[in-house]
Amino acid sequence: MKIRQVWKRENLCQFAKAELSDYLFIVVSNREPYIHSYQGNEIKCETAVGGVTTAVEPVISAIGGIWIAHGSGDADRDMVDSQRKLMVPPEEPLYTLKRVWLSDEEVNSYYYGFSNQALWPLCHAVDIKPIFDEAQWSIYKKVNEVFAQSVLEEIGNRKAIVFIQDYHFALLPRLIKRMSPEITVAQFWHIPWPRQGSFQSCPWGEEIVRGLLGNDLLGFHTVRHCRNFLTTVNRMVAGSKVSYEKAEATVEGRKTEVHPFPISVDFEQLSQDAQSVEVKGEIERLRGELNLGDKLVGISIDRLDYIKGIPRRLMAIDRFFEKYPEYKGKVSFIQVTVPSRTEIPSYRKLGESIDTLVERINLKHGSGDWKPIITMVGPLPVTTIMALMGMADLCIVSSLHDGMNLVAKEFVASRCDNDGILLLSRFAGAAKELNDALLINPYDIDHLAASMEKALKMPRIERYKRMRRKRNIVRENNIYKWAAAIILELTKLV
Ligand code: GDG
Repeated sequence: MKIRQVWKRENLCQFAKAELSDYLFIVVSNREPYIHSYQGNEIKCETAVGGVTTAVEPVISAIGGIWIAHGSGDADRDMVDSQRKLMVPPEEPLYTLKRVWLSDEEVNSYYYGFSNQALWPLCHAVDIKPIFDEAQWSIYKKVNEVFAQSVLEEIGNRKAIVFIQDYHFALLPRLIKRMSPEITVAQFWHIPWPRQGSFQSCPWGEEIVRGLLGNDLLGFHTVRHCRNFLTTVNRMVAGSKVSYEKAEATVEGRKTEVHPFPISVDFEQLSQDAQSVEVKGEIERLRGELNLGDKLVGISIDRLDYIKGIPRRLMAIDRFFEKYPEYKGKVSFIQVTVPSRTEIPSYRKLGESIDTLVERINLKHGSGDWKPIITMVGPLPVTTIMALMGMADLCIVSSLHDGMNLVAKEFVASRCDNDGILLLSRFAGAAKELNDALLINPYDIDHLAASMEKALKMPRIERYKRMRRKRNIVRENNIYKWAAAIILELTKLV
């Protein structure tokens, strides 16, 4: 198999079956791909919103296996068998979901605490400082042990590959390897790895790094994140040997390969869905309901997170209407936010500050029934998300720091008409591949406002040229290639 080809679900499925069929394939993530919750007396199944599910589900669906995750829905326990398992997706069962139960205290300390108030800000270069709390750290360790147990009890004596997702499980690779060195362990870190200096501020930094060195293969989105990680190992782990050329770190005779795998989207599927009757109907509905008429439309779709740079983007919209008043009444910006991690004060504060900003900007510039900014609170149905992407003249991704950012790639994949402009932060991993976007510095509000104007008046021919090039890149570097590249590396290790 050549990695440079246009990978499709079928090729990946064949490739994975040929290479991995002797192995039990296990995915571990914090968030489960399907959550069951009660609505009155009825049980509703929701698909989790977020980058990890979007990217990993096509892979495990193609290969089959077991996905182990925290069971967070209030009806989750009523849907599983005695081994805490059920088959998913509900409409077409293709793999097993195994749920791990955690107490409220564990969730508070391991998820809202150490993962999201220490590791998350530590790995993102933003204004929020990490909080290091010993009690939270100790529960983070305990939860990693609980997951290790859950993985190991599935494997027994079988040959297995465990594919761990993200920063919630930095210690899990080492825990698995210590118990069963013959299991192949790989992990994908969906967020950036910071420059080495920042990681040294973490009191348990070395333990975390050693935990990750339990992996045979560790993946990041970009070469820079890989190099940052290798430098951290070099500086923090005594006796480690690091080779940037070979992209590996060796500690106590054990080697971890560290490679970039830029995550992506299901390009063909999104292109196809974007042209569906449902999406076209939804565009009509939205234009009517939101009173858009033939106005130009800018969109942003984000989890409500401080890394996404939402307040600065809103300030840039304010500046845009100050500098270019001729656009008043002619363009509306739709901001979709999906509330997330609302138990954490900084996230709640962010939500409030966004509401205040939107109100102020709409009051300042709006008139009659025209609103400069229209807010929509997610999670919205996929058809609505696709419709917003399809109707947008402009999609703004202005993250202050972002591992990849799938919204940028989804926007490109959904634009079969080759139209629409992407304004993309230089600090999102996606900017490495999508350099035909209008690249922006999200901290520079004046430049962001000027880029919005540049985008809105860009000649059609240039819009087409840029979008076509971006589409060719995402078509080739799709989610199946991401998975194939990881499997290819794994096959060299097993
Ligand atoms: C992490 C990293 C990395 C959003 N709103 C709705 C909705 N979404 C979907 C988008 C997209 C996904 O959620 C968000 O993915 P991102 O990549 O933008 O962001 P994170 O959640 O921060 O993900 C990130 C990613 O992991 C993968 O590695 O790219 O850097 O931070 O798919 O479309 N989907 C629906 N309704 C919504 O309202 N249905």
